[in-house]
Amino acid sequence: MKKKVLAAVLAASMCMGIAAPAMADVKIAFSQIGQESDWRTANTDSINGAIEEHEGWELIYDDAQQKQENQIKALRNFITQGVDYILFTGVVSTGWEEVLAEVNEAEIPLILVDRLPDCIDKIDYVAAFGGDFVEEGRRQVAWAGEYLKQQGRDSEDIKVAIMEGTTGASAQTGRTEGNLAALEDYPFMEVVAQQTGNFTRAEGQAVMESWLKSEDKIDVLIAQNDDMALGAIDAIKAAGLVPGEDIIIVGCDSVKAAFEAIVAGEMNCTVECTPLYGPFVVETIEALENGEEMDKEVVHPEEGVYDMEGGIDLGSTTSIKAADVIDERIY
Ligand code: GYE
Repeated sequence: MKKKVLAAVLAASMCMGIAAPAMADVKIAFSQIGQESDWRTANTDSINGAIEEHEGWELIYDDAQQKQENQIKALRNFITQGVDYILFTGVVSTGWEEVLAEVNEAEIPLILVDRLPDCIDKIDYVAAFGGDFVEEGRRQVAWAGEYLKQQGRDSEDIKVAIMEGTTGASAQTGRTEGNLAALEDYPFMEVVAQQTGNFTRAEGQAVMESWLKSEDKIDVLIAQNDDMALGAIDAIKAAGLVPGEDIIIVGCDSVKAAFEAIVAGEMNCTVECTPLYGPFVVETIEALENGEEMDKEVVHPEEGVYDMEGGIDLGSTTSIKAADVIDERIY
């Protein structure tokens, strides 16, 4: 129900001495990918919490369990229900043209968060917010390269394993692009293994286990999220090696468990990708409700890099010692 109508109903019911009806005037639907990682849990909590706490807003939430077909069904369902806004992140980046065109035809404002669809230039959306995945991937490798130089190891032949996220997700394609581009700056680093671990702890552990059997030597693990890095740490320990020393481990996301692993000396670095989109969603919908237009530019939040000692210069940022800020972290 629109605000003016609701105000009239409220006024009428107050005149008649009837208790004001508790009804939601803005229905916000969110098609979430699944619950594969600590990042995703924090992301769901941030967005859902912000909507649920907002007066007059109602949340319609769908968890697609990592399946594109479930997301497509959810989006069509949102259209049928006549929701006021749709929040969308795509498990993979391709295959959304048709269903997002249907959202456009239904004239439901579409807000893109996190993993953006590759048809972004062909659809109408009101605002977009997500991580700069290419830059995150670049920072991961640059951190390892600069750290190795600092340790005087740039004369060695360094073997690198890249554990990738869900194949076809923009967070995987972007971070891989950044990883590989940055490796050009560090010719002493060579990729010897590259495989998906699907952004989960269990698969991260399984992939690392098999690499430790098939590879003679791995000096650096670049894991495209912290959950996979944490799973890999378990596999490394089980193989009798010391994570953080025998194998340098760089993760991505900067979740609390990664900070704890860094402080414990078992992980070396995590590149931040914030999941805290709740405030962005609130600001955007409030502005649209007030008739304001949003900038179509994709908003990338400012993010840091956290490690054991701090002070590693990565060009666009300098790493911060994880132990100094662990208590301030909210996810
Ligand atoms: O890095 C990973 C999650 O899309 C940025 O998805 C997100 C990624 C995040 O599963 O942990």
